[in-house]
Amino acid sequence: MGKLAVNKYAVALTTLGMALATSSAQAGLTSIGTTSADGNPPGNLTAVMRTLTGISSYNAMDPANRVDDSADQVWTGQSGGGVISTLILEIAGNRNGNSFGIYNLGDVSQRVQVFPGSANGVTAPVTVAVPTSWGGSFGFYLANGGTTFYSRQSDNGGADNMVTLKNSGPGNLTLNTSAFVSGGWASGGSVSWSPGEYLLGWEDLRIGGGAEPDYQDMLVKVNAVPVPEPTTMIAGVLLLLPFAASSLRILRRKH
Ligand SMILES: [Ca+2]
Ligand SMILES: [Ca+2]
Repeated sequence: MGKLAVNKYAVALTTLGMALATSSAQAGLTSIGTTSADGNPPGNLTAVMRTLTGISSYNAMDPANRVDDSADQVWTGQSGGGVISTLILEIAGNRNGNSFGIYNLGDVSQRVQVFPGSANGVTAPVTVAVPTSWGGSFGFYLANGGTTFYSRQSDNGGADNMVTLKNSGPGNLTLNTSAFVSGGWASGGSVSWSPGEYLLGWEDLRIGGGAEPDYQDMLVKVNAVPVPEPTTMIAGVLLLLPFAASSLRILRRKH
């Protein structure tokens, strides 16, 4: 094989590798169900956010208000290393059993709980450190009994149980939970939401298995940094390793 042919082969394989690398983390926004059985006054995440912010036009499907769902699966702590979480509300029959925390992407059984099932929003901010043995990144989880849902879709069998809202600024927004007290969804109080902080909206049942995907079963504000899923990039690199080794051998033989 000539050097030119080898290079063309390399370009073709690299393109293939990149295509495969991106296909496992497709860009786009996970759809939020347009209806919700929860009344007084909840509705789906968009309706809840309109009530919380007082912005009547708020839309949780507007890309300006969302982190792409290819990029809300893996997170790192802030520059200080920790993660700060504030539970805002829980609109769910499971609210007294749903717990929340961070997990090790290398071993999903390793978790650090932030809020127990008994926690009720609005809580004081809770700071946890990301264990150094986790390699610098982590995911978020919601657990109830033996069922756990994860921010990384592949840990849910491909389903997405968590969407992420961002405040695109320029200023802070106020999240006022007073309308959710009478329904038992929150204990009242307001929280300031600044640009750079994120709101995690959870669905607490299996998607396609009884879930009503309104993504307001638990709403948590976090100070943490979302990152593109590293495993998909690693998959692309690993795919090219055998080729890189063989082409190196071909080139060595020619010299
Ligand atoms: Ca998501
Ligand atoms: Ca739901």
